[in-house]
Amino acid sequence: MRSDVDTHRRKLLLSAGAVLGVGAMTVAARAAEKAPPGAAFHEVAEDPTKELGRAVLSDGGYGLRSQFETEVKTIFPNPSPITSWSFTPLASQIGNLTPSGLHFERHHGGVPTIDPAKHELIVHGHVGVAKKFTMADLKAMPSVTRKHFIECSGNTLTEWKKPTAKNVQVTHGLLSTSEWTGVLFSTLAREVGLKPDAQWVLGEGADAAVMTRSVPLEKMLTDGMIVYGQNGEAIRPEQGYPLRLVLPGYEGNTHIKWLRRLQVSDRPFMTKEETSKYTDLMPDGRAKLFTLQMAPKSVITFPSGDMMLPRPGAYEIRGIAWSGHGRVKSVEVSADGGRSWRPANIENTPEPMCTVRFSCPWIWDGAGATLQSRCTDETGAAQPTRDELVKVVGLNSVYHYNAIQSWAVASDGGVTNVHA
Ligand SMILES: Nc1nc2c(c(=O)[nH]1)N[C@H]1C(S)=C(S)[C@@H](COP(=O)(O)O)O[C@H]1N2
Ligand SMILES: [Mo]
Repeated sequence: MRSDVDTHRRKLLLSAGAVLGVGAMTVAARAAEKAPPGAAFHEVAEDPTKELGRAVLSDGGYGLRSQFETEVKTIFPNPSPITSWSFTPLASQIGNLTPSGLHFERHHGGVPTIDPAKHELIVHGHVGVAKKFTMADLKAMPSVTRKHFIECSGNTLTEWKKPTAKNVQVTHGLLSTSEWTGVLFSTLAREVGLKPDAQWVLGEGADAAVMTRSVPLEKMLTDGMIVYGQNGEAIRPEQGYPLRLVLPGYEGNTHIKWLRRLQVSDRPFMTKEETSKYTDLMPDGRAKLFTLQMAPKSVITFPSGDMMLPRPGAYEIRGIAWSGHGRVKSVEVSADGGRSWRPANIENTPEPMCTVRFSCPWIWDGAGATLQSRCTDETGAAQPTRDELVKVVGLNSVYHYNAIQSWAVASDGGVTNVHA
């Protein structure tokens, strides 16, 4: 992936160099050295008002970000086509939407390249008439545009037993928010008709993993979306181009990417993802199946692990909160490890199954402090402490860790991941 960006960047610079009549190799070589991913390198003028800037096409017709913006996804060690992850840099996110190029990724069989002109979605099973939909068919249908987060059920899985990941990108970065555009499943259901015994719908991906999950029909009809748009453009290859399922508030693995088939049935299909992989092992040795909804959760992104506060004084604590049950109702912040709480400001209008950004002013007196945030959603569900969570679900589970996160600020200003 990186090398693609590098090649792209080098090409842009070669063409820019050619246009300007500059020694292309020198420019390209310097750019490869200095420009961060997603940016082209440009010399900084001493006084930008005293020389002309670039004309519109100098970035190749598709805009790049400033060369001074350097945040990138963290890649989980040893990515392979069989299994790979990358984490969104939450601490440097500005606003509520994740830039598409920084959306976290989780692939079970690599990213396929799919020609949208040849891609079809088959809807069949317990339906009136089975149908195939081309991308053109789907784009011609009534569409909706909605903001929702996607969170991998494995987000924060390193934190069950002891504080492990160093920074918020790795503790919580399997979470991203986009504006999605596509067709509601209820619209497709009207096209094909549903048999009276229809209860579940299987989604299937066209990747090498042929990822399959069963989804309750009720969820599919309530707000299940077949999406082709992300933040104003086609969804990224890594997000499932040309088509993916979005199930607002459901665990990430149910949002089938490269979606090619929906099979309606009277029962769940009990695929390997739902009988072994994405189950939650309880203290009594039994496993919970179909733990689909993501619970209320929040995290402080500033200050957070691996940061350094330069001096005591006034700070704005900032973070992100979300819930798979509905809208975020309130967020509280503690600077004393949960002994006292203050309401945070919510910076954007809460939308169902969508993140909010929160902030809370804080005067740091220079003594050690433990920062925490706690989310409550519109159903009244609140984020538990780690002790409360472990008391209920034990320590055998891998997925669905939503406990309150603690960051310790030491008297030297260093911030670390702790269990309070
Ligand atoms: N076809 C297919 N769909 C898939 C996956 C996959 O590997 N193949 N990964 C799932 C998992 S585990 C998650 S968390 C989300 C990740 O979506 P993203 O890569 O767009 O962030 O997609 C889900 N859908
Ligand atoms: Mo996932």
